[in-house]
Amino acid sequence: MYLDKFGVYPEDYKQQEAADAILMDYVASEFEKLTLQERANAIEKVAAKIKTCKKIVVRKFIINYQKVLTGAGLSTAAGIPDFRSPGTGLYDNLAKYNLPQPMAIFEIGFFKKNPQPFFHLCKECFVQDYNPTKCHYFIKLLEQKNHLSVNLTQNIDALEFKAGISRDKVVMAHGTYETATCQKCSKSYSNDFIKQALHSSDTEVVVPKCSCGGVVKPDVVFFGEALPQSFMSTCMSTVIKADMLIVIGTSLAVYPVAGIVDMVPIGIPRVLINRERSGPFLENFATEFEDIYIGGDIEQAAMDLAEQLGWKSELEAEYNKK
Ligand code: CNA
Repeated sequence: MYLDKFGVYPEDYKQQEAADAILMDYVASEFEKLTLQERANAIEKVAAKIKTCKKIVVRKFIINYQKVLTGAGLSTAAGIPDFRSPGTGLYDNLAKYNLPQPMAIFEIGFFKKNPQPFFHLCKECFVQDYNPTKCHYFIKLLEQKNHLSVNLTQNIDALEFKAGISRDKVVMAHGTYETATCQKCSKSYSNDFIKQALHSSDTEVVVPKCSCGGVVKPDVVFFGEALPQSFMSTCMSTVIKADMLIVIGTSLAVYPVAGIVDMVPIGIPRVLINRERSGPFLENFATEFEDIYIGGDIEQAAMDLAEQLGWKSELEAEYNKK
């Protein structure tokens, strides 16, 4: 805004303001071009590395010594909300449950006292049938083409298996929604038991109960519970051998899984595919690791990488098969 000393808005200043607006638009579009160029370079670089690496770890997925580590962002395109995306994430939409704090809904101590809010959320978010995303199928292709060492996932939705990724390639660090256990007598149940209980009333949230009277809780790891044994054993043995780490769709805020990013051998490429930088990728300077960041939408990144690798038609065929 330009005002002269008399508080008038002179014609010259209006012209100046218009010229400034044009300049700002130009700078913004140049900046966008630069960002797009940087992203294209990152896609090219990551595709070239995937071709040569056989031990990729994906954090949510770990690839054949390429490791892939993934989080809730991988499944948002399937319609499952993540925790922390502003507006759409679960943490921004829990007011109706009157919780002491948003995370209480996933805390084991709170669940034992009051399981109702958790099952209310399950009824809204986890009883529908969801389909895997393009990125799930991209990880499947990594396995098919013999690059995937292990797919370490924080997700509990088990969409990896629906996409056809082999069970022995997936470590579900935070458990799974596929099975459930009675909290009193430890009897095992399938997810169908939970679904039936939640579908049994349109108006109420029916807490699933075992014949012994105990609450049947899905086998997902709550805050305050130990991670599955398979996490520590598989994770440590594969992470130290990784020749590439790909991290997808996670804010890297939940430990100990987030710490894996710092456990891979020094010097191996670490890639983050996420809407914003997270964890150690927030530091935008060279480290002993070769860090590459691919911003924007995960589904788009999966398609761009597939195209660069010559896998695009296979990815589309897999995705459209469902
Ligand atoms: P988070 O903290 O919610 O982070 C998700 C990240 O993904 C954020 O940085 C988002 O910006 C990003 N993101 C979301 N959608 C996209 C997209 N389409 N393109 C690009 N980026 C995107 O979730 P974390 O996984 O880091 O947190 C770990 C928790 C979440 C684990 O305990 C999970 O069990 C839990 N969780 C899992 C699911 C699931 O299984 N689908 C759903 C919700 C929460």
